[in-house]
Amino acid sequence: MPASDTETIATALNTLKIELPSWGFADTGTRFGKFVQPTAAKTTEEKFADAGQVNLFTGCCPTVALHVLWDVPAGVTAADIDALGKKYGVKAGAINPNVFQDQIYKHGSLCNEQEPVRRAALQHLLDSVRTARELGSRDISLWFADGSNFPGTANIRARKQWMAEGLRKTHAAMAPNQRMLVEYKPFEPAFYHTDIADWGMSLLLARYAGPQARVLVDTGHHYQAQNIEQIVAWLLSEDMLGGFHFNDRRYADDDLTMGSIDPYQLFRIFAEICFFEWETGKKADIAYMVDQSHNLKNKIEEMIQTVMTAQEIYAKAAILDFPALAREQNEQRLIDAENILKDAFSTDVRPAIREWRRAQGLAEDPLAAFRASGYLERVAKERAGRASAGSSYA
Ligand SMILES: [Mn+2]
Repeated sequence: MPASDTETIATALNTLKIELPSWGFADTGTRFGKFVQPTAAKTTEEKFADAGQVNLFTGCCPTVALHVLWDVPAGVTAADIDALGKKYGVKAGAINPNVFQDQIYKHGSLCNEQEPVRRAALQHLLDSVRTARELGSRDISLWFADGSNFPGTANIRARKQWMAEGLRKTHAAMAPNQRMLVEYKPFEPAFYHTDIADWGMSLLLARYAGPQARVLVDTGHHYQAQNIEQIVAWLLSEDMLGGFHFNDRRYADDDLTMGSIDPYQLFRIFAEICFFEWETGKKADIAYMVDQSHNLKNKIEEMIQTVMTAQEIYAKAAILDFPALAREQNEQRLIDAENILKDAFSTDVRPAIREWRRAQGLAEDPLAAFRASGYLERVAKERAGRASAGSSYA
């Protein structure tokens, strides 16, 4: 590898920050059952402690995304969360309101036909904005389970209007430095129509909401065969890509480890982002977050594996020969243009990443270093035999 590539990779990794989801450290499962792990985090403090481990060994995960109901329930103050952040070396990141768990949301939240339910959902969103403000969190990350299961049961246009109004009111409550991220997903839990089903709907709603709203793309929230990198490219060109949720899938929203099924897809997504940055000279302001369900692998280890994969694939995209790519595209030399992508994807960037880690004072192999630390053995003893507290997912 030429020295210039090693340097490019170091520069790229210096800026790649990945947010960890608090819920990725807690016991989760499928809709058929929850599988309990003796080392799973059960309290907000334990989630911060585990996230702190991932940041300690990878050096690139300074923030933890929080779920309002699960992590900041009534009685927990911003000062409490702040103290945890200081203790474990990670700060509160994006705030995720929860307008899908409560019984009143059976038929939707902001899109619910019943005005009192819409009002309750809006109040929770406004409370979440305030919580984010108190915590110094920039991003309010919104995903709605709203939708319907049977044709004819929902007024799709009215619901769109209610969603737009709710987002506009939420946006109006934000501080000037805060952002609203609007996530979309084609189905589940609703199986006939979903109120924010795709990137076009997110984009329109974000524009209705106000200038600080952006779209959040989650890899698993697309139909099979959808060209996600094209969506990313379009949102970048509109300055509307605000966040990206890392995970991988084989069938639907599987929430598998990023890059485990289709690392080339992830590479193509990063390639669009890096190409945009090279061409425009602008740094894309994208909040990268892990959004996976760690059911079977050890949660902290899977998180470290995810971060290492993200760094590796991002490094491959960063060393793309963009001047040559632009030239081959313009000259319509298809094989040569395509091979530029394949060459970068095939490059073994791991030696350069190990070098970058050494320079940062990190272990060359974060996973091995974490395993050798004895942390899991220690918390397995400390956390054994305690009931899971509240937190839930899937
Ligand atoms: Mn997501």
